[in-house]
Order: sequence, then structure tokens, then C-alpha cells
Amino acid sequence: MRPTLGIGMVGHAFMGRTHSHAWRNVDAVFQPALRPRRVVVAGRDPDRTAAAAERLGWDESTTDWRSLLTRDDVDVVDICTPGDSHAEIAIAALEAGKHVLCEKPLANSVAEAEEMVAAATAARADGVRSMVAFNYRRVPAIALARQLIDDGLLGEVHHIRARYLQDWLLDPEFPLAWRLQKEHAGSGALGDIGAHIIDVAQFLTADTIEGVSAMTHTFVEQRPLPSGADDGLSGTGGEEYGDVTVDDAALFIGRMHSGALASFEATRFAAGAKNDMGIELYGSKGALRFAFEDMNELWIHDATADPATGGFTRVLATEGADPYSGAWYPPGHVLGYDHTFVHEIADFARAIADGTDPHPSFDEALSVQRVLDAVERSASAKGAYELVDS
Ligand code: SOE
Repeated sequence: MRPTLGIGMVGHAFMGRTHSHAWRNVDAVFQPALRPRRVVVAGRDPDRTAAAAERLGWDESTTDWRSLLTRDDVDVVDICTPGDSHAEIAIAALEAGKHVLCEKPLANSVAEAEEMVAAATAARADGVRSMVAFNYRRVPAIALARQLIDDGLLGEVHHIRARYLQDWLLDPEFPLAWRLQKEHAGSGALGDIGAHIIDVAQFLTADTIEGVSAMTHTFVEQRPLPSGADDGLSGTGGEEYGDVTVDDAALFIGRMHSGALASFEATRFAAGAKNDMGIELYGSKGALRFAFEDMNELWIHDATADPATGGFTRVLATEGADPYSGAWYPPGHVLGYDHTFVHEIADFARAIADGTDPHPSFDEALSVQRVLDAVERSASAKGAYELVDS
């Protein structure tokens, strides 16, 4: 029998569901050295949390997340709550010697993220691991792209174009869910989905953004207050209205430390775009294109090949040799959104068993947080170029 890795999860809405599926499926597919056990899920409402535990396969439920910290059968605290509670839970869990997996963005401010990095650094000295759930790194095609870039496919990168387009806020009567409130979410499209493409751009290039020039906008400034449970992404509004205090869209251009130029678009107002996350990279020797709604595909151009037969080639990243894919099904039996979380959790569980540091670390997520901050500074300064580290 393999030893057990006891999991305590905080939050059970959308991300709680994806993480629960992953903690359940990871064992059957990747067989980590430590066998994950879904011990306890914490939430605010006792009935809803108990129902979530039953549905998602957790042994117990509680309304007191702090009770996870003193339990010997909980080794990992998995944080799936809105950003306003990440710092408090993560720091307390790390101080209690629990490994921490934290949803993105890491925090609601740079100051909070810095405190979390300090706690993670102190805990690391005692073998306690921490990781941030930027799951798009675990799309096989993205992981393959990173390998190809490391191997020199692109040469010197000149351009990065990244987008994350959704449309779930088009209806002006969509309720003022927590994702639209700065005090809970930190920012809007910027931190929720812009953070993903910042992370993927930095991950793929193994580089960081030096500075940005940005514009943000809130198209609908008042919305009805939620009339029922607020999962941040759905529901109905009541009679009373409140102010939207975050951006609906954030557009910015930036320069990488390498000198590459980058553009980023994050919006919840792109009619027809459901989860259109995409990235393109153009270099001196070639190019790569990826779009999440076709997430098994990577488009590759080798600029050194014969132009007569060159051009973009479609690669299906489902071969046994491709990152993660070999653990699943034969080539061409395509993977989906859920699988990215299984991969993320497999890597996290492996790092805990091996005593290594998983990525993305809290430090890497802090670098994303600093970009979010620079974007907001630039947008309030009417697009002035703002350095990320200032
Ligand atoms: C909502 O915009 C959301 O659920 C994000 O919070 C996730 O991180 C993204 O993967 C899908 O969209």
C-alpha cells in the first residue's frame, strides 16, 4: 500500500469542482507515490458544503477552514476560494506545515502576494511545498510548446500576441457576482483571465515582462445584486443594484526583458467567445500558435525550412511522447479542460513525494501579480509605460 496524501480543500464552486475531479482521477492515471485521499472540504454554508462533499467525493465537510490546519490526516490545503481569502488561508496553512495549492491569481495585491512568498520561502526550508494553479501550463500542447522553444525552434522571440476572450458579462442584467467586486476579486477580467495569459507568456519564453502600457474599461457600471447563492459566474439578480468595481476588459502592450514585444487582451465582453484563450509567438527561426478551444493542437512554423513546402503545420499533441498525453489514451483520443487539472495535481503530488519544488511557485505568481499591478497603474495614468518592478 502506498502512503496516503490527505487533502483538505477550501471552497467548492467551479474551481473546487475541477480540483475534486483531479484529486479523484490523478491516482488512476498517474499513480503518484503518495495516494491522494479527499479528506475534508470546507465552505461557508453547512448544507451546501455537505452536499458538495457528497457530490464531489469528500469524506467530510466543515464550515471552519482553520480546523484543517490542526488535523494530522490533512497534509495539503487546496485553496479554491475567491482571491480575498488566499493570503490568510495560505499563510496560516504554510505556518501549520501544510503543503499548499492555491488558485490564481495568487492574491488581490502585490503586498499580499509578497507576504505569501515570504511564508512559502520560510516553509520550503522545512520541506513544505507550495504551488499556484495556473492550469494552462498543463495543457499538453502548451507544455510541448515550451519544450520546442527551449530546444530553439523560435530562435530570438520578436513578438508575442496573447488573448483571453469570454462573453459571459454581455447581459447587463447579469448579477453583481463576487468576480465583479474589487474587494473580493482584486480586479476583473485582468486578474481572472489576463493573469493566465501573462503566466503562459512568461512560462513559454522563460522570460518576464519588463513594462506595460494599458487601457482598461468597465462597459456596464451597475448590476443587480445576486438574489441567491453567489458562485461568481452565474445566478440571477434581485431588485437592488450595486456598482461594478472592476474592469470588464483590459488591453495592454508590453516589452519582455529580452526585448520581445507583446500584446495582451482580456475581456468578458467578446460576443461569441466562450473561453478563447490563445497565444502566438513569432521568432527569428519560426513561430507557434495555440488556441485553447482547439487545445489538442499546436501550429508550428519552421522559418528555416524550404518556403515552397513551409508554412504552419498542425501538430496534434496527443502522442505518447508528448507531455502528459502518454498517461492517457492512444494518440488522437483528445483531452480537455479537466485533464489540465489532473496534470497540475499529478505534478504537485510528485513534487511533494520527491521533495522538490513544483512550478509555478508563489514567486512566479508574484511576478504575474506585479504585472497586474503595473497594468492598473498604467491604465490610471492613461496608458503611460509603467515598469513592472517599480
Ligand atoms: C472565469 O472567467 C474562469 O472560470 C476563470 O476564473 C478560470 O481561471 C478560467 O480557466 C476559465 O474562466
